[in-house]
Amino acid sequence: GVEASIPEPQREAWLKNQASGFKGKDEFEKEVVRHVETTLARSMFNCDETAAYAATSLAFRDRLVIEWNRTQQRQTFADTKRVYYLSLEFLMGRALDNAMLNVGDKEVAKSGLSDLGFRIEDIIQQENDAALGNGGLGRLAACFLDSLASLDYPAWGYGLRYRYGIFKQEIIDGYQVEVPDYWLDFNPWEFPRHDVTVDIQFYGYVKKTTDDSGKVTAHWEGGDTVRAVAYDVPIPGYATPATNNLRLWSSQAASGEFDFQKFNSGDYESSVADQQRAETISAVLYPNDNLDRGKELRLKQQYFWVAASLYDIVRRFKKSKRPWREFPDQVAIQLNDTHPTLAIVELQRILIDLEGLDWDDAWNIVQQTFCYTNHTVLPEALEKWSVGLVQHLLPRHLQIIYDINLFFLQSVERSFPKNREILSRVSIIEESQPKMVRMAYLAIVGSHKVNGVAELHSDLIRTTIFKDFVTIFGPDKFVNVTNGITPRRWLHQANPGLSDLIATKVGGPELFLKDLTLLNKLELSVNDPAFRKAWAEVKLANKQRLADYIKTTTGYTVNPIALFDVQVKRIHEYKRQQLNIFGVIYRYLKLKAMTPEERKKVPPRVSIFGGKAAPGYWMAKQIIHLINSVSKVVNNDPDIGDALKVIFIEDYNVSKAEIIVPASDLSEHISTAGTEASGTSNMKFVLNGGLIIGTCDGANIEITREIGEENIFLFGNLAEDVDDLRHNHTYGDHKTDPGLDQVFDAIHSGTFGSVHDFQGMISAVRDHGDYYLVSDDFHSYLETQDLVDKSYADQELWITKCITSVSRMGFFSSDRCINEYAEMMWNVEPLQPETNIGTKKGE
Ligand code: T68
Repeated sequence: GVEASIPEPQREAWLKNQASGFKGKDEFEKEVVRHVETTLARSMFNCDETAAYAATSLAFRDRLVIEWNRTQQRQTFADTKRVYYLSLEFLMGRALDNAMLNVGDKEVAKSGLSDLGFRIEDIIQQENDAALGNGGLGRLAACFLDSLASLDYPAWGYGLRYRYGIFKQEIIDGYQVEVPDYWLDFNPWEFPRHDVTVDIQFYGYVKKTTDDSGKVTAHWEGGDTVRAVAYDVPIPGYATPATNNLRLWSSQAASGEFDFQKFNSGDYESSVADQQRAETISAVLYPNDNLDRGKELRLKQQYFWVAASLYDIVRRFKKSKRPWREFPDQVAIQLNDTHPTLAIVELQRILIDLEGLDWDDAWNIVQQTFCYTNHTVLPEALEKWSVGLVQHLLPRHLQIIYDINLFFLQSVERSFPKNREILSRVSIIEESQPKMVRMAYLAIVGSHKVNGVAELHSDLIRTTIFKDFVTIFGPDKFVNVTNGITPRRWLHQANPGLSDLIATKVGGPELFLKDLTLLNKLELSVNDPAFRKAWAEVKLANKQRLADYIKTTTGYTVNPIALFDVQVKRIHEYKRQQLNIFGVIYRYLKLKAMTPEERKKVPPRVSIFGGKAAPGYWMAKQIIHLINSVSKVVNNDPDIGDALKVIFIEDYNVSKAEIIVPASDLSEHISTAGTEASGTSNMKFVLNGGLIIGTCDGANIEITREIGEENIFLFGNLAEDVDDLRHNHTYGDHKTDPGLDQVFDAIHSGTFGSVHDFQGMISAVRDHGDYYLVSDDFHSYLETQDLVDKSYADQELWITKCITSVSRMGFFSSDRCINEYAEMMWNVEPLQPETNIGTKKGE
C-alpha cells in the first residue's frame, strides 16, 4: 500500500500521529478556538465574525486537506488516467458553505458556532466570492469541478490565480462604475506551493541545429523568463471523501524578487519595474464575456498558464516511466473554449523539440490527448491572434502552427483535390491584413473530439461555423454535451428549504443530490395538498428573503406576494435585457393609462435585473442606465404602488445568485434565437421552482422537451428564420413594432431623463438594422407576458407547473454532463475511494 512509501523505522511514528481533523461538535469547537488563539493569534475574548469565519474555515480546511492528500496518493498509486480541465475562468463563489455541506458537517458547525455565540449565516457571509470568471463559461467550470470530485473522477483543474477577479459593480446615479476586486487579503482556501514553480519563456528567437544523421532540431533561445508559482485549492466532492485539486498559477519575477545586479548598481526603479511586469501577467481577469479583443497581455496570460500546466502534467507523466505513446492513456486534456489552445502547440513543441519525437508520432499523441469545447457562435467572440504578435511573443510556436497548418492543408488537398476554396476556408491562417491565427480551427485540428454545449448549439456549429471541418473529419468528431449545473450548490446550498422538502419525498438528500433523476418521484406528490402548501411556503420564504435583501440594499420595498420576474446575467445585446426593459416601460405606460380601480385588478409584479457590463461595452452600459432610470421613475410614481416595481441589483455574482434564484417566479432567457449557446441559469431557476419565459434558443429547447411545453412560456422567432429577417431589415421596408414605437415615444418625451442618454439603444433598433430582432419579437413577448399574468393568477395551476417542472429536471445535473464527457471524450473511469489499497484492513 501507499504506507510502504514510509521507511519502516519511521512508519509507526508517522502513522500514529496522522492528522484526522475534528469529529463531532466538541472537537469542532476546540479546533475553532485553537485556530483563533494560535493560527490567527487572536484572543478568544474578542473574536469577531471575521475571525470566527477564518477559524471555521481553517477547521474545515484541515479536514479537506487530509482527504485531499489521500485522494492524490490513491490516484498516484492506482496509476490511472487523469482528466485535466484547462479553463481561464473558474467562477467558484464562496467555499465555506460548500465545504461544510459536501463534507457533511454543516449541522455540527451550526450548533458549535452557536455555542460560541455566532449565527452560522452571518459567518458564511464574511467570505469574499472567488470571482475568477465572467459568467456562464466560468461558472460551468466550477460546476464541473464539483461533479468531477463528487463522482470520484481523478481530475485536476488548471487556471490562473488572478489577484483581481471580475470587478465589483457599483451603480452611481444610474451608471455602472467599476471597482477593483481585491479578494486575496485573506484566503484560507488556497495553499501556496513555493516549491512548485515553472519558469516560462517569452519572446526570443529560434535556432536550428542539424546532427550527424541530418536530423534538424529547433532551439528556442533568449527572451524573457517569468516564474509560475502554483497555488492549490482543494475541491471536495459531495458525500465522498474524494477531494480533487484546482491548481492556479501566479506569476512572479523569475530571479526571486528583484534583479540584484540592477538593484546593487542603484537602478532600483527598473529592478522593481521588471518585477511588476512579471506580476502583471496574473494580475487581472479580462472582464469581457463573448468578446475577443486581441490584447498582448491576454495572449501572455494564455501562454503562461498553458505552459506551466503542461509542464506540470508532463512532469507527472514522466514519473510513471511509461513510453510517450502511452501519454493519451494517462492524460486527457479538456480545452474550455479556445483560450488554452496554445496547449496543443506547446505539447507538440515539448515532444519534438525537447523529447526528440518525430513529428507524426508527436502529433498523434497530441490529437489523442486533447478535446475542445466551443461556447459560442458569435463571430466577435471567436479568438484570433495576429501572426505578428504570435511571432513576436512565441516565435517557435508560430513555426509549429505553420507546420500544423501545412500538414493539415496537405491532407485536405489529398481528400479534396482541386478544391482551392475549401483550402482557404479551413486554413488555420486567415489571409487577411494583418494575417490572423484562427484559434478555433487550431483547436479542432489538434483535438479528437469537439463539443457544443446544447443540442441547437452543437447543430449550429456543425452546420455553420465548423461545417467544412465536419466534411473533412467526418461527423463523429463533433458531439453534443448539453450543459448542466451542480444540484449541490444550486439546490441544496442555495435553497435548503426546498431541498429538505424534496428530500422527504425522494428518500433523503444523499440520494437525489447524487442522482438527480430521482426528482421524478416528486410527480407522485403533485396533488398532495400538504406538500403543495409546504412548497408554496418555501417559495414565499425565499421571496421574503430576497425582499429583505432588496430593502437593505436599495431602500425599495417590494411585496413578496407579487410575481418576481427576474433577469440576471451578463448585460449583452444578444441576451436582450433591452427587450425586457422596453416591455417594462410598455407595462408602465399601460398602468398609467388606467383608472385606480382598473390598476388594482392588475397582478402586481417586481421586475428584477442584475448583471455586469464589460467596462468598454458602451451599449451594455446604456442598457444598465435605462433600467436604473426606469426603476427610479416607476418606483417613485405614487400612481403605481405595488402594481409594478423595478429593481436593479448591484454587483450580481455567485453568492447573490444563491439568494435571487430560489426567489424567482419567472426568469427571462430571451436571447435572439441562435445566439445563446446554452445558458445555465435557466436550469438553476427551474430547478428552484421558478418558471421561464424564453426564446427557442440554447438549452431552453431541451428544458422544454424535458418539462413539457405546457410548463414554459416560449415566444419569438426561430433560429432558422433569423437570417432572413435580418436580410429583410437591410433590404426590405423595416418598420418597428407599434407597441415598441409607444415605448420609444415615451423615452423621447423625456419620461426617463434625457433622451440623449438612450439614443443609442433606440437607433440600434430603428436605424441600424435591429441586428438582435428586438422589434420582431416585441409583440410576441408582450403577448406571452400577458399569458404569464393570467397563469400566475391561477396559483393552483402555477404550483402544479412548478412542481412538475422540478420533477423533470434530473437531466440537467452537471453529473450527467461529466459522465458524458468521461465516456464520449475522455475515456476515463472513476476511482472509487473503497479501492484505496492503503487503508484496506489487515494490510
Ligand atoms: C457562455 N459563454 C455562453 N463566455 O454564452 C453560454 N467569452 O450560453 C453558455 O451556457 C456558457 O458559456 C457555458 O457553456 C461565456 O460565458 C465568456 O464568459 C467568455 C469569456 C472570455 C472570452 C469569451
